[in-house]
Amino acid sequence: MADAPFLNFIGGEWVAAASGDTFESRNPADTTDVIGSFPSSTADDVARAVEAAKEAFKTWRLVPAPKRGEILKRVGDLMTERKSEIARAMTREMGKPFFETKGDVQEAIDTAYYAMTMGRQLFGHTVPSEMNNKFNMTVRRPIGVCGLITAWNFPVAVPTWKMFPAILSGNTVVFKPSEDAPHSGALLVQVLEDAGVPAGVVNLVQGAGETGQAIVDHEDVAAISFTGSSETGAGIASSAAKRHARVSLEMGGKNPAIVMEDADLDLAMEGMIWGAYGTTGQRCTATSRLIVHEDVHDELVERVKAKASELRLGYGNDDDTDMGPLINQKALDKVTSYMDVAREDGATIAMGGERATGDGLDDGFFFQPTLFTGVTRDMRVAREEIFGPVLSVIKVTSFDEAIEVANDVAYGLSSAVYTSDIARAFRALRDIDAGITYINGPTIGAEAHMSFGGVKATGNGHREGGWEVYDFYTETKTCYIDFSGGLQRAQIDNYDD
Ligand code: UN1
Repeated sequence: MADAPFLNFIGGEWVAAASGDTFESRNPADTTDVIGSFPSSTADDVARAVEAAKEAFKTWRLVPAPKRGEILKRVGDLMTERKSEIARAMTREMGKPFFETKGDVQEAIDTAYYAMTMGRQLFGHTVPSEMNNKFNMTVRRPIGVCGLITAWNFPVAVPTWKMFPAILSGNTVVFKPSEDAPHSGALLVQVLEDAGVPAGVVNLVQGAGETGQAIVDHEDVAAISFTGSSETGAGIASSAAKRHARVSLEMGGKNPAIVMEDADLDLAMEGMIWGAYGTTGQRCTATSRLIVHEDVHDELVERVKAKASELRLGYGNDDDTDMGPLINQKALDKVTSYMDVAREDGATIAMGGERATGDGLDDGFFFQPTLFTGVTRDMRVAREEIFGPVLSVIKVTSFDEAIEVANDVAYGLSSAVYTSDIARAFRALRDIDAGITYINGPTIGAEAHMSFGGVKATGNGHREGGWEVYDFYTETKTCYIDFSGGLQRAQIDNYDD
């Protein structure tokens, strides 16, 4: 019988799925390496987790927010102690190199400490009443049980963007990690348990789509926060709408980096390498379109190719690895299929374009860093999210055209502009349709205390990170306190005709 963390965590107990069914998690850099088996949870398991969360909510909502914050401080401290251990396990499970998985855990630590400070700042506001001897103010209330459904590419940081503000605000949660990163999610939950988060406040149910759907459909789940594909997000939104549950969606991207002729080309090159090939391009914020001015196009393409060809592919727990594998066979098939799409569209595969094989790579889902040139804005490779180490280069002749091309996709998460012209920088901040714009920096690298989210098909108006996320995890109550001792009729008694 498996132990924690290879089980669900419900009401403070590590338990198997009621059915006893399990699924395996394997190392994407070496699929012969099995990490372990995890429960395949059904609607029964979800119902038990929701029940535990509902019960815990009765008392957790009454714990003062600064006290809830103190627990999150302990969570941050424990994660700091376990940073390397968790990062090693994460690398083994989802493939990105150890230096990146340490960054993932650091982002979770930052989120914990930021949540702690929010315990003393969960502000409402006080405004004048239109009547005498009356006080008007707003307070924030938790909403109840929150269902958290996350992806595998940031399997610790992104769940904490949801979980920490949720519980700091007094909610309780049912968390389903991706079936591609169950171990990482469970290690996170173990930290919360060890830090003394009361039983039932955080519940973990492992599983795939069916498990997620059961969370979305459970009538006692008041809010759902999801990170993943736009298709799945749309399904969640329509299921949740039937029972009026609140939904926050963080979905795809097709993030542009504009490089103008006045840019520092070395800086831009470094930004493309990190933005497009970091995390093997598997970030919703990854740079997937390089929109470059014709005057510097050839020079920049050459520099990117030269640098990208030096990237060392391999197992992320080996010290000299720069880039890990894709997450699974499906991802490998999808990325591979885009090579034909590019050819059919008339783009040129200027670098890469194939599965990477050879020394230590044959048992993993490795793909060469790839560059498409001669891409035009109407091509599929300029419009669709590929979610792999693939950068499409689009040549433009002016800044206006660059902005127009940048905006000409369904998505709007992150964006970047490389320029030395301050007017262009501010125009980009004003005019690019995206939730995030970087000036002279890559499209990836959001900070935990800044709001995160996108427009158009990327999101549904909510934000994670920053104080803005607390708007999602709280309800506002408007409070009127009349101390006049008499009946005061709003809109009537205070106005002369
Ligand atoms: C994601 O890919 O879902 O801004 C999140 C970044 C990271 C988070 C990415 N801090 O690239």
